[in-house]
Amino acid sequence: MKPKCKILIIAGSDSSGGAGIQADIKTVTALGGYAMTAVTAVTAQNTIGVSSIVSIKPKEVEKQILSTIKDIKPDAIKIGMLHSQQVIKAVIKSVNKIKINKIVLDPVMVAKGGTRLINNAAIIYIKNKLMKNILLITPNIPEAEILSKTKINSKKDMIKAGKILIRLGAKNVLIKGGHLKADQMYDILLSKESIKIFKNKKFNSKNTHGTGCTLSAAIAANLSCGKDLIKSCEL
Ligand code: PXL
Repeated sequence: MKPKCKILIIAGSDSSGGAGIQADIKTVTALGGYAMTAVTAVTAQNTIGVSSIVSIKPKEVEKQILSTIKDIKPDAIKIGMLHSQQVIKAVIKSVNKIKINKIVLDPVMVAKGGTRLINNAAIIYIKNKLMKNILLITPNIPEAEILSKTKINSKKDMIKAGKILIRLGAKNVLIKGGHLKADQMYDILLSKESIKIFKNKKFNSKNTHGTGCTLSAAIAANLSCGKDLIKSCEL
């Protein structure tokens, strides 16, 4: 089958296959797209936890992106684990070499078991530099709290945090509500002009590892095939 659309995934490797680049490739492939990759870090992990993280040198991240895009032009880009400020700089520099506005950033910060996947300087850099360069940022509640420096306990708090991120320069923000303790779940998509609320009932499951990666990869795949932002987030 000829793939419909091409998506460049810039993310970390998860040896357990549930999250990271492995989850992204499976998602893009399942949606009929073609996945290219640039690996930013290699994690050794299983369902219990992360046992090691090795960063890929920024120059190597840059080379992966540049070799790929020189030959196969992506229709959209999904960015996941970035790990350090130097890697983010390399990503911005290389992605800026092509004209592409369909970029989705999942601001990955902490693995499900609690291991930090990014340092503080990189978080500040995402806020100050990267966020403005992308179409959509998809934080979960703990990530939105860190980025907006607010506490989120309700749907109202999610909207408030989203508005702060828009004021800080994000074009579109999808705050995922799965961490709220409620039966009704909300994901909230905000831009300067609009707010769209996606509502669903809560599915109780311990198997949530990789859900954020999967969602952002699916949104990037949908965007790459020409769906608009709201339709791409509806899934
Ligand atoms: O789910 C976030 C995530 C993203 N990327 C990598 C990860 C994880 C969580 O463990 O390992 C590489």
